Amino acid sequence: MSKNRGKLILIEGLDRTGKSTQCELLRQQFGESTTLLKFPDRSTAIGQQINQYLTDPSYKLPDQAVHLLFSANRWERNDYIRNKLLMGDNVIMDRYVYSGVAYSAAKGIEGMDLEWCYSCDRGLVRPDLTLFLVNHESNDTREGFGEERYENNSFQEKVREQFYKLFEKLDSQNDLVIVDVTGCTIDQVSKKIWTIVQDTKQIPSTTFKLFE
Ligand code: FDM
Ligand code: MG
Repeated sequence: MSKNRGKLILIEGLDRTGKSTQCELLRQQFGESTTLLKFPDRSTAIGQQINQYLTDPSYKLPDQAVHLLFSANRWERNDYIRNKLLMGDNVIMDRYVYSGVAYSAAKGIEGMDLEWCYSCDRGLVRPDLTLFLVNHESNDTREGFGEERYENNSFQEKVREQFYKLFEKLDSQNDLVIVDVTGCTIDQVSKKIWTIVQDTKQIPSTTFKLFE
């Protein structure tokens, strides 16, 4: 008897919306046979270069090159993700293609528009469900905010716009749920997420949706 493949669930959002906490809680709820991946994956050689770019303001690299590194960092994990799913494991991701495109396109650099940014991610496996966490309250008071590149409110606003443009471009209404976490406790958000995840139908085959 062939086993169903696992579910691929992505949690996305701006900085400090509680993604990592919720990913961890979701992993615990799924229990065994669940893999959690965070992007950027800073453990690889490419990831270490990305980490240096994010944490060291004096580290110079063209924005196009940075973008390609983030995309390459997803590609180097693509087979791993597919294999885990085929083994029947559920895979949870903390950021992925949507962050990749939105943060780069938000820079407003000529020639680096949404389409350019998206093109190098075409062919990556597309999540069965994407949860986009939205907090309407200012998030700049959270501890540590502002320590890394991109962590300032005016840039976050631009990133938000690009996320929504991308959702439209990718016809995300079938596999995206926007989760309003404003004023919610961690536990309340976790319950909301678990309810949505349980509604996501199991995909009874070995096929994958791809970013096209
Ligand atoms: N980020 C993240 C990008 O700019 N491109 C990407 O492809 C990804 C996955 O990196 F500001 C940005 C988003 C964030 C920064 O992410 C580090 P975490 O989640 O804060 O570690
Ligand atoms: Mg961050």
